[in-house]
Amino acid sequence: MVKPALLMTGEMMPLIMRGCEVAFTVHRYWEAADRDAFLKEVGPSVQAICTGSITGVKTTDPMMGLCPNLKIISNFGVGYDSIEVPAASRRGVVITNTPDVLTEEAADTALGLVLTTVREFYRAEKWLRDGHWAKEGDYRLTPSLRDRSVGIVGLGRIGKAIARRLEAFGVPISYYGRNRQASVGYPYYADLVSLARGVDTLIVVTPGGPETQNLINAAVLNALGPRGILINISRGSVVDEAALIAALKARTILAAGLDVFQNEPRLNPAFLELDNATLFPHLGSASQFTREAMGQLVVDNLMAFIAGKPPKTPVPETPFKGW
Ligand code: 8YV
Repeated sequence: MVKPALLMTGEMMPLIMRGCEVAFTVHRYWEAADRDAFLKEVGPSVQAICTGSITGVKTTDPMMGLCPNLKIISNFGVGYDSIEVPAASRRGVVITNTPDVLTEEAADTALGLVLTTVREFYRAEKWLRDGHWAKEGDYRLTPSLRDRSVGIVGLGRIGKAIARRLEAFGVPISYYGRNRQASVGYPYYADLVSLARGVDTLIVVTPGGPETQNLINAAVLNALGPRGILINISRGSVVDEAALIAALKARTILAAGLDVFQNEPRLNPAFLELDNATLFPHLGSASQFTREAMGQLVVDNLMAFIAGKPPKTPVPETPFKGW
């Protein structure tokens, strides 16, 4: 039996590679010397795309146009801002992502980033390793989470898992989002600058994409003020990086903890010069356990297509209406 064709945009973890190869003829987009010519050749047979922001390839409208029989784009990751969603929706292509399985891991990472940024744990350990403790004495006293209040930008699944952890830490929480959530008791701000003015620690968990581009701008950072700490675990695109670097340099905010950047992995080198920035290499979901669960869901969605069944986790913009 001839296997349906799948376009893979970049090398994926072995679990996904094996899963795809069992059921599909896999076309390796990233290995093609001339990607346009490659897509013109294989595109007409392609019914599935397997991708993720990890591959660094955007799945664009013209790409989809060269795959007229495309039915499903299975995305590795809960965020699918590397896919042109309106184009998929218009073409009747279902996008699937990997929600839920990474929620707790991403929230753990967020708390790790908050604590590392506020309490300077990384720099304190370096102090010890570099021999300063014995020679010069204790590491300096740090800021604290004890006298802080946190604003969460985007109270979705991951935002709520972060909030649950912060509640256990005894930290007051408020949130900003497009709408007030009836089932949520935390104070709601309809205006982001007002939230930034009302708290001293902002955790950004909102999805990326055109709607949230540069949402965290100079006005928000100004409102956060000189005690302010910005934590970003969503997407680099959500933060105006030039404004953030300027604010960190001028110390108009205190510090930032960043897990995501524009142009990953080649982040703006100015970040490396800042002693008040804590920088993680996009660790959000990056444990063996969680990445395997995500990989399995990527494969399960593709297998649902092969079996003629509804996909497990279609994104809201492209609901399943039949293959
Ligand atoms: C992914 C993420 O692992 O799920 C997401 O949207 O940002 C990460 O947890 C990442 O997309 C892979 O690079």
